[in-house]
Amino acid sequence: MGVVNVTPDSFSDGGRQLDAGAAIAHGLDLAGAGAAVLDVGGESTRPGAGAVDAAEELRRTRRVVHELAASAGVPVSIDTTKAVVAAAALEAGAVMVNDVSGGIADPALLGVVAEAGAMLVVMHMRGTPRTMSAEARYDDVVHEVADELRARVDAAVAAGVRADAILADPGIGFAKTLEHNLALLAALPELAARVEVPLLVGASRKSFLGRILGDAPVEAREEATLATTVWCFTHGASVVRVHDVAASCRAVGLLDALERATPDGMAA
Ligand code: PMM
Repeated sequence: MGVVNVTPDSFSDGGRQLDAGAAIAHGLDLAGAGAAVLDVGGESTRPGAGAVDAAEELRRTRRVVHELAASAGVPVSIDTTKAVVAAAALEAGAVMVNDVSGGIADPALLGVVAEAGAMLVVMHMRGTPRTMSAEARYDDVVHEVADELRARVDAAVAAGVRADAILADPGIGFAKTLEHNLALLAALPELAARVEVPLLVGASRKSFLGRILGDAPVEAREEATLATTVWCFTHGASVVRVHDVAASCRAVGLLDALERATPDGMAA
């Protein structure tokens, strides 16, 4: 999943694609580089980020979704917590809604996804991007995140979303400390087994990678992002949400070759 942020303030690429034309061009590049799905977002979710009203989010995303759905040749997802933004994006050609609140921020969102027969990503977070840093408290992060995600999946199914159209995401960096993020990544197979739907993971360029590298800035987190991508795909994740799709696809190409290789090293 390639990230197409149309925001002035996302932590990793904010402001670069605030212009719709630039965002569309970026999305087309990501699709050309091998993205299987494009995730268009008009509201930053970085820690402490302020809320954006629905009208502004719609203004930022609608044309981008429409153009990419028409010409990128891959499915388009809308990264939003608002039912009206989700509805407009689905109308404009998106086929997936990626809700970082897992259907909690706006209870009408699940009904919109159900009505459209669309796919849904439920991500785990506590609080809101403004408050979440103070909510990173767990006795057993893997079990608690798994149980809370499972509850979000059940709520989505109860609202009419198809069970086979749901992905769950542990929400790396959302109400999680460095240790929580690492524990969740280390336990991905257990998480997948407990949540019982395919997992999506978004770790690309996040600050915990910078901290592990000794306060590396965003531009110096690409290798750690790739290592995390490889880890995720070899530990049960089905989709990885990344900024640098070309590099990820090159790394994943090697994984594919290894998986297809016979024990004596010949490609099957
Ligand atoms: N991270 C961000 C935004 N949306 N959606 C999902 N499902 N998972 C994530 O980890 C996630 C997300 C924040 O990162 P960005 O500002 O680079 O988009």
